[in-house]
Amino acid sequence: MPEDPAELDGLVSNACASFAACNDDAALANAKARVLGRDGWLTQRMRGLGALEGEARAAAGKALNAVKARIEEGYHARSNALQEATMHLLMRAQAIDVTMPGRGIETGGLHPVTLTLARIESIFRSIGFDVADGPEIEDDFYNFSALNTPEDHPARSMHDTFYVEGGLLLRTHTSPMQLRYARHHAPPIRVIAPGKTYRVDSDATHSPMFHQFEGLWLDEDISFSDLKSVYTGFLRRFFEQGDLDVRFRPSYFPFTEPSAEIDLRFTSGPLAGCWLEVSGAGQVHPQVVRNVGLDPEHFIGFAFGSGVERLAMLRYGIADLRLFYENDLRFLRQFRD
Ligand code: 2NL
Repeated sequence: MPEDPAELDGLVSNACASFAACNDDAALANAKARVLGRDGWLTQRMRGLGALEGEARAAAGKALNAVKARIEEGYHARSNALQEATMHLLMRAQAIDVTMPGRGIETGGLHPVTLTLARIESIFRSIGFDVADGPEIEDDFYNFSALNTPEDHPARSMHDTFYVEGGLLLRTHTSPMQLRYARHHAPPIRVIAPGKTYRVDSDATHSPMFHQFEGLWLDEDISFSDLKSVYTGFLRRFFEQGDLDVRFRPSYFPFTEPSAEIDLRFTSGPLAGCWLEVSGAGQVHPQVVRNVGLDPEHFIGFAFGSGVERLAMLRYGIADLRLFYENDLRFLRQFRD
């Protein structure tokens, strides 16, 4: 039976069309099996060649082989197209958008006490004050005796001061740093001493470790009004309120005479109108001037001292002292620049 070329062309087109309609490898494999598989129609027709003889068999075989070649070509075309589409999808899914913003690196921030100390130091440096440093473990002389603190003063008791081995103690204020500085520098002396201080005290408003900064100004011809203008100027710059009210109230400290407590009053904001105590100050006691090796007849000194946490709480609106020491990231992150 001679093969009909028109019929064969039709079969080739049908087969190729069935391949082209397949959208995945499994469907294409099925379509191929229907033509070229063990029971596929082309396989069956090729098996039928065995019934033919001589030239008819050769001609039919040649025609069917040509059909098979064209169908296989159609199959490979579709198979390649599917593979390319799959690869394309895969590449699209894995594509990196280089124009996307990066995830960034989580950076830490400075602790509010550190920020406050830096702010205090920068203001005082800008008006010609040096910044002193010194040991946190002190001796009795620099922490108490040189500051005119009597032997029986309650601050010296075990209840207030942390004593360590060898008669040493954890400094209860930052004054020792200023005394050490004054003994090693010639007047005029303008210095602040910021740092950690320790007292046996722990409740909602007291921490056994807290920060202070003190200032010392020693010269031949200065007066209480110089102290008032320097400290008032400092507070107005620290709180960025040029119209902040400041008052000096008479008080008592063993190391100054006369002594004053310094109050401030905001003119705006949630605390406006209330006098708030922020610092102590005074004219350095003549005996303390003598203790740093200077003649109180020639040199006059002014000193002030303030709690750093207290200033930070007022500046940032922090209600509870304990937040400074708990390292709760929800608190600390608010100070990240
Ligand atoms: C307060 C009181 C004050 C001083 C600190 C001082 C330092 C030297 C000499 C004399 Cl070296 N005085 N410091 C003076 C007066 C008050 O602080 O209640 N601070 C929170």
